[in-house]
Amino acid sequence: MARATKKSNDLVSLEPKKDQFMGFWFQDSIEFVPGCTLNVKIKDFLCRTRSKFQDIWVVETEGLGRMLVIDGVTMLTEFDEFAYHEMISHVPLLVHPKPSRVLVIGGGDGGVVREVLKHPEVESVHLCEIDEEVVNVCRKYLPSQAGSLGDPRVKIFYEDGAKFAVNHPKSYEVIIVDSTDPFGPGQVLFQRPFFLSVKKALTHQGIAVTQCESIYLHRPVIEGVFSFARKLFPVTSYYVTIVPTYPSGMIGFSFCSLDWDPLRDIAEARAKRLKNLRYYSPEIHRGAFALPRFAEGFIGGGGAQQPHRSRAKGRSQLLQP
Ligand code: SPD
Repeated sequence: MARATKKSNDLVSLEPKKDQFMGFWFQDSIEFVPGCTLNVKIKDFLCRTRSKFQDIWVVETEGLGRMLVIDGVTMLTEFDEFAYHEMISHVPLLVHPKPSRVLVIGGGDGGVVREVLKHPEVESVHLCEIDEEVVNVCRKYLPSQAGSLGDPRVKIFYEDGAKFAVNHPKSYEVIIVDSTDPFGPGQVLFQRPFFLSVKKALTHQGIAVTQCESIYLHRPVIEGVFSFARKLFPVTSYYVTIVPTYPSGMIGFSFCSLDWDPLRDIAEARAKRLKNLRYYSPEIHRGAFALPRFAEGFIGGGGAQQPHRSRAKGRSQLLQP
């Protein structure tokens, strides 16, 4: 077994810690490479329940605050959730010039809604979460996330997000899909029929952003999504954020727009007025679309730094009523 023995001036000690194998540890069921996963020490189990759809846990961790786990997969920790929620929300909301009606699909913990409500332009937020129990659990055990769900601008629907989108054509300037992973109830949210319904639920220059996994772990998922998203939306791109407690330490989003460009159309003045941000800035926004070389081809077209603009439908056509 490899083990550091040199004691002198090492900056990092590889000596096993005394209590490393004691107490309760949560191990994410997703391995970031075969045989490697992140373990989190648990101080207390606050909630362990089984809803109609999935297992829902909230645990108090030793060092990461509270943590929401669904079906054995880390959904969020209070330590780094802001990096995910700010980026999935503020990127589309600051590219669209007037996001008044916003739909959040999934996201029953309330973290995305909390961020969306920071925009004074937003008049209504519809949250469509399939599992009412996620909302109930987070209201009780994760007020840091769910605290904004009672805001008068928010209306919650406990419905299947895919069906909800079909039934609300041309209704939203921005749609944010804060899904679980592409298995269980979240699977349909990574498929073409859902993306088509999302496109139809957007107003004519609308923008949709969807949780789209990790460039290190899920190349086939990302390639699958972009194989149809590029044909459905005139402008598509992919961007990333750093979330240390997700497998591989990061996660990405698909950016699907009927018109506005994620790099050219950033509303910098509005961004400056946003309060209580810990991750998002216009500089981070721009940098997030630059992908490492190994991932440039995942989304097809001209690579992530050049959002793909389909030639069939340019802005001039889309501006027609
Ligand atoms: N691999 C885990 C992806 C989880 C994405 N959704 C998180 C929900 C936080 N609101």
